[in-house]
Amino acid sequence: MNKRILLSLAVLATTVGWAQDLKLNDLEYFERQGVNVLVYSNSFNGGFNDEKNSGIEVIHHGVRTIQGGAVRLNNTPEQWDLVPTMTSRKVDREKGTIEVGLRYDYYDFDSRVVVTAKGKAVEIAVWLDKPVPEKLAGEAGFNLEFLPSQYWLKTFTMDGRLNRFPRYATSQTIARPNSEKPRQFKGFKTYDDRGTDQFVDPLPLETGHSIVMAADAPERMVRISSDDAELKLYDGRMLAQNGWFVLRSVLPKGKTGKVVTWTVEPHAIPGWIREPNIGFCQVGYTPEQPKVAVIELDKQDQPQTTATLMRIKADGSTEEAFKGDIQNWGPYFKYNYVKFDFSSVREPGVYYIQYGHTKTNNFLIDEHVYDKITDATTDVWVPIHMNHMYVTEGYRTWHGEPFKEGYLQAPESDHFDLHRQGTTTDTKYKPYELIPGLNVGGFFDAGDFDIETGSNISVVQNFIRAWELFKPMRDETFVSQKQRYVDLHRPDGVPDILQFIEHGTLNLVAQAEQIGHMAQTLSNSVLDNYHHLGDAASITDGLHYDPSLKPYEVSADGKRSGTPDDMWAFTTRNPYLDLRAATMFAAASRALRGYNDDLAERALTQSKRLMKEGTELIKELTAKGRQDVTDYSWLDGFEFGSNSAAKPDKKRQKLIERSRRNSELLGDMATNLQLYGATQDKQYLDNFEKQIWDALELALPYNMQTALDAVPYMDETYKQKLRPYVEKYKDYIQNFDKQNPYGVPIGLGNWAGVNMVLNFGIAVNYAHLYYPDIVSKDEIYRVANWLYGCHPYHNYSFVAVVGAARPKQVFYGNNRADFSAIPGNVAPGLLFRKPDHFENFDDWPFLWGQNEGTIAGNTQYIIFGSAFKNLVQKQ
Ligand SMILES: [Ca+2]
Ligand SMILES: [Ca+2]
Ligand SMILES: [Ca+2]
Repeated sequence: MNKRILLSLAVLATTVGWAQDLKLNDLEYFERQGVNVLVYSNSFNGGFNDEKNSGIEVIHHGVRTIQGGAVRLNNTPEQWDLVPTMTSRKVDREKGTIEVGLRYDYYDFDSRVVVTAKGKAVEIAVWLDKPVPEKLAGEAGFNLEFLPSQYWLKTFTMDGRLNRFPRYATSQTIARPNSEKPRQFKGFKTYDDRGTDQFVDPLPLETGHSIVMAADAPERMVRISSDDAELKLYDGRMLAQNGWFVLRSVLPKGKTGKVVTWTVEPHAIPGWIREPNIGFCQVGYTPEQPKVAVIELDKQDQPQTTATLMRIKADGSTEEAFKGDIQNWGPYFKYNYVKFDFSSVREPGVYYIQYGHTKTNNFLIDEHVYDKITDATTDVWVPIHMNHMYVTEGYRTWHGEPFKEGYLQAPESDHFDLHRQGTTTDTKYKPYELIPGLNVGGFFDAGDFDIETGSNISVVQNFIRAWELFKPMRDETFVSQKQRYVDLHRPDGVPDILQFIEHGTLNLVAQAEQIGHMAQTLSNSVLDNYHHLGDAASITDGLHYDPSLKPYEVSADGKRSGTPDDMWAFTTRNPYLDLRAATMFAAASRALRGYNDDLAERALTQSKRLMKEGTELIKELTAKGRQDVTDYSWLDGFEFGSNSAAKPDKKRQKLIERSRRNSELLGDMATNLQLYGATQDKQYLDNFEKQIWDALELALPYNMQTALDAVPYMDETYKQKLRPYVEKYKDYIQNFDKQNPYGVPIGLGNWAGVNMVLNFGIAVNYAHLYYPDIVSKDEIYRVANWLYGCHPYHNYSFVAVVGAARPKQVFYGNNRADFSAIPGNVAPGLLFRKPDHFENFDDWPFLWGQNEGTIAGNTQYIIFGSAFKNLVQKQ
């Protein structure tokens, strides 16, 4: 026990009972200092949603190390294994219990899980009103999962037998007939059985009635025992790299009533108080900018009255540079927040913050700290995500040329990555027929390897925007479309961003030419290669699928195989996507002119055709009352901040109707604006102006960026008319200082909010650029602070970025199985877990909602970063 804890103990001994029992709190979870037991505050979703976020969860000394408590059908469930639907949740304060009803529809199987606080432990009991269905006997069990990165190398004892959690999965498995495998989501299969008709099932590491985990690490120590059921410990990583350690008890056959009872006691360290999380900008600060650290404190912690900024001198010695008062901000979800303002320090140098006994890593104050913030993204992350190319860097090959066999027309299907092919193909191709020419250009979507057409359109637009706004001539990438070869850190005389525009356009033009319209996506046909981790070139066998061959058989000429691994093109026509593509093609033709005239011409041809066809199709669909394809989501109450009316009163209702009508008649206003940029045809600008003012009245924050984008095309009258909206927008920006201690919009969805934060950052940058007298320069640093370390949970930079002293170490990239990152990636950020927990794992990359970077998000970051550093550098 350190000195500080002793001190805190003395201060707080009267108010906090360290020896307290678990109590059901107002937020409906069991709590004692250091231990939170959540019971279905977060429930399972099924399918694409990673299922390591739900059920019974334990937040243990601030880290969510245990989750997945549920009746499950597998020893070590994977994503896409069936999950139970929660049919009821009852909180009984008098008895101190939370009871949930769980159901597997497919098996008509119901159970109840009752969690009861018993002293420092909880009792978890499974109740059955009807016995386990025959088909699931021996398969259904109660599971609880433990985070590998927090348990590996720590000890455990089962019934007194000593053991250690393995660093890597090396236990044993058996092969069982597929007929015994419980159904997976929608009948998909996560595995390729190689023709054996068998699946792999892990064997337990240990079996017994009482387990003590991590007695050697008090912050992770847990005791679990059961008198009526056998506990089996498994390693989920045997089947999937994102698997957790699983403790389970199989439900007994033929029994009803209380069938399994566990006692679970997560240890609480006496006197534990969470270490302060000192949020600051890991990239550093320019001398003139505001510098405010946000310090996240345990609610039981007593804030210090002052903090100190220490300077590290050239001789290695340190000195106090500034000592200042701590200002209270107040509570936000589960923690308490204070701030330390050291803006007055302007002298360039190396510094760190000393707050109580907590000392941060060092950071710079210097004019040039932001100069390199986009380099890793443009030089490394983006080229590595170039599809259909061989990508190399120094001695390392990132991937070979993927998908040489091309793409097949998708048959009618429902897809695991949220796509769908309807009953018709909307093309001249038959299901499974090869659509020629699609294996060219394009960017991998994210941690997966598909081409999301919508995202790729945004990517090309983002690159064009960056090119036209900032003209970056940076040339650090060698690209040969002829050789299908990319080499990092090798100039070839062409600005990289032009080559990225070309690469994205090549795939999208091919879609328009070959399919006749835009595909929804080019994606995997089978789930067992969708979760691929490794060289993208090995996802498929590179041979054309031939159903006349047996699976795994190769034709005599070596060109075809019976393995159905070819990627599919999902081709259901969406005229709104066609219009978005048309706009992008117009801009691409402009950007590529003079560099690749042939492609520029092809893009323009497709732009005109798709614009015409798309507009006609939308008219037809609207006439038929087909509202389902129309995207009016922004009109339907995009309520955000304080500036839009909460209830649609009569005036608002009228505005909404007029906006809908105008949008149908004139086309999307942002599209019109981009078309004006591409064609200089005044009619598009008029269409834009007829819509923007209503849009600003309806949803100011959402439409501010589009309004600002128009400024360069408009006259002074427009700029004056926009002024009062920018004034309102300033209030909206500053209102975030009251909403949360970090002063940026914070998202609470199952994908953390980085895109929203970046959009906000870009809009604030442009508001300052065009209206510096309204939105001051001080406002532009908000998003940079947040991204580079001033945020909840930890203070690491969300960007695997050049210049940050402490970037995050692991991301959900395609090298995630190596607990690594692809430099330049931007993490989604803080994933919110109900009811009050923010999380961003930095030792476990596998939760996409907090750690995955996307091609659209990362190219948006290039715009944010370029605009931001330009403004910073402008004196
Ligand atoms: Ca995807
Ligand atoms: Ca280049
Ligand atoms: Ca193939």
